Amino acid sequence: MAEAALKAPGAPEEAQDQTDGFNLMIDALKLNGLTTIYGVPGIPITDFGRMAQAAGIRVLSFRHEQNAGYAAAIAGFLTKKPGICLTVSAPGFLNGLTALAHATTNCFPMILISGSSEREIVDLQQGDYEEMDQLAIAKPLCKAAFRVLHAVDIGIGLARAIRAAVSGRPGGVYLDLPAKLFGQVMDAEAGKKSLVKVIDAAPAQIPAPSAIKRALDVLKSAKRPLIILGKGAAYAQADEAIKAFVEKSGVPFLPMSMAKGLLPDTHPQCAGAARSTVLKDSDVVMLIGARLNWLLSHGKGKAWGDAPKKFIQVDIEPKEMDSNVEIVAPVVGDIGSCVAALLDGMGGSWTKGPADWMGAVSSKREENVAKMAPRLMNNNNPMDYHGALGVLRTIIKERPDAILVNEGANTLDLTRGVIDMYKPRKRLDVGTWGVMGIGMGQCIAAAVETGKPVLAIEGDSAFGFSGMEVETICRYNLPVCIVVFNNDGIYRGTDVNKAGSDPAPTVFVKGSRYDRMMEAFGGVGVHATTPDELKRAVNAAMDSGKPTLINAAIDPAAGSESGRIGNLNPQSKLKKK
Ligand code: OXT
Ligand code: ADP
Ligand code: MG
Repeated sequence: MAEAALKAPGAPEEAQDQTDGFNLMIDALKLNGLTTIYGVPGIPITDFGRMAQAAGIRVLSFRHEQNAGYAAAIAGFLTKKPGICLTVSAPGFLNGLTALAHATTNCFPMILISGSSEREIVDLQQGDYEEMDQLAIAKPLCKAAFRVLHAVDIGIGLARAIRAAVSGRPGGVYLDLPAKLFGQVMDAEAGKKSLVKVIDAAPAQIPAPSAIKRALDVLKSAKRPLIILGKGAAYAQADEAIKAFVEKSGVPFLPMSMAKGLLPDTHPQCAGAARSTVLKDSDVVMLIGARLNWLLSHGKGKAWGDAPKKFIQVDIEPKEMDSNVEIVAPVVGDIGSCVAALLDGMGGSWTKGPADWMGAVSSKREENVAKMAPRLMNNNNPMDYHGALGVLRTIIKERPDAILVNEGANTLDLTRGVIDMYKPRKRLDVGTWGVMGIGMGQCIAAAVETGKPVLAIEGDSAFGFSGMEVETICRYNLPVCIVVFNNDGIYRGTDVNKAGSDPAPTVFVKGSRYDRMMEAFGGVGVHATTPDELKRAVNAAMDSGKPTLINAAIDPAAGSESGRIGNLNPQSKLKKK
């Protein structure tokens, strides 16, 4: 039992065999191996955080609930256990909700636990402290939502939340705990019996042998096959099987952003640097843990060329099939089981994908890599993206265990293309929504959950969404090195407002020094103006493990509007006045 449930000295006899909501929640979390909480204290959960910490749960206290939520979401992606975010009611809950929706959209398992107002007051709208019908508001934005009103139900409530978060397609779950629940007292023995240790929370989902045969037959028929690996494949932690399947097939593979490193980006079958070619020219496409959403142009249109294509899709979610285009060979199941069955079905003598096709892909890849190479070796001052990324690419190659966190527009898109990844789940970024603000939460969770050093490559705008957490990073002394690509603005720093004295909406203070923020909290701040200075500072940070922020001055004119997705911006057809 949690420490506080034991008899406090001098407590009345009956206290010895009683427990309460605080302790039952702590015991339920620990019973299910959930021993890290990311949150922000406040009424009615401050004491819960203190007691959880006293009971041996690691409680990371943030400066904003959205960052704690992004930490919990990525903790779920990294560990396959639901990340726990703990917030106060109403405004704290709402701050966490963005992260809960982001987790659900990205299929990351997390549980947002929020204190809430009492039902009898909320339902009569009598104006409770931070009154809000949180359960109703959460429901449309997450995979499941539950409220617990009685202490005896805490065990089953958390069990349901855990199972909902990790079973099938993982996602975000909301658990609503009204303030009075924490103080409810009950018999300790009965309380202990009410707890539930979840058995087989994410059961294997075995694909039908007929689905495996159909998929292999379609793959075998291909002249120009392509395998696309998505973040679902990274999440599945079936790394060896996936590598064996891709290599046995001999088919080029295209890793989506957070699937990079499942096989090294330098692998001879990697088509990351020949993306347009393989999307356009392939005739059979096998999606493994990747959706045909906007990131893949919905599987149709110019990016996919005119030639007819057949799609095979491996996914745990049956409803994902035919979401955008016809899937001729759906394989429904968990990726570990599916890939194992595919390997088994290939038997001993599988004819690898056609050599001429692999050859065409390789030459396109080498052409693109060669085109980019000289741009990476410049030592320009002011720095441009490629010069800065040229040194960071080498550092990641030398430090393949480091975790890379990345957000921005140009900063995101250019880093994705330039920095090769070598191991699974080492590149964490904005995900399906392209959301800014994931940075510091992901850095903190990556450091806490893996113990590995973290390198964050942040646009200056992106950093601004969660930058206050540099204090959190210093407070827990986490091995996080933040490189802010400071181009004085969003996309660029050169836009001008011709209509008045206010700056244009996309520019920031010129020459700002984010490094001084880190110094303010005892971390290491460095201002770098050349790739050489950047290289020295990052290596020093990665060697020391000290919280470090490097303000990398990037040429304000270097970026392009919205990076690689400028085409998504609506253009006014009216003549500019
Ligand atoms: O094959 P071709 O020839 O086509 O070439 C391709 C590859 O083959 C090749 N390639 C390579 N060549 C050589 N070597 C290597 N290694 C190599 N690798 C690849 O390169 C090209 C391109 O390859 P890529 O990138 O794989 O392919 P492509 O076509 O780009 O892929 C399409 C996509 C869609 C899959 C890809 O582009 C993608 O994943 N894009 C993600 C876009 C995204 O999510 N962006 C973030 C959101 S943008 C915007 O929303 C921003 N906001 C608004 C905002 C947001 N988001 N959130 C919130 C809460 N509030 C507001 C804001 C505010 S961004 C932003 C901040 C921006 O400012 P910052 O200061 O932070 O950043 P800066 O821009 O730096 O100033
Ligand atoms: P990406 O953005 O990298 O293309 P998406 O987020 O679009 O990836 O797709 C991830 C897909 O992976 C989702 O459709 C989800 O259902 C699926 N998925 C997640 N985990 C598993 C798993 N363990 N087994 C099978 N499919 C999974
Ligand atoms: Mg910028």
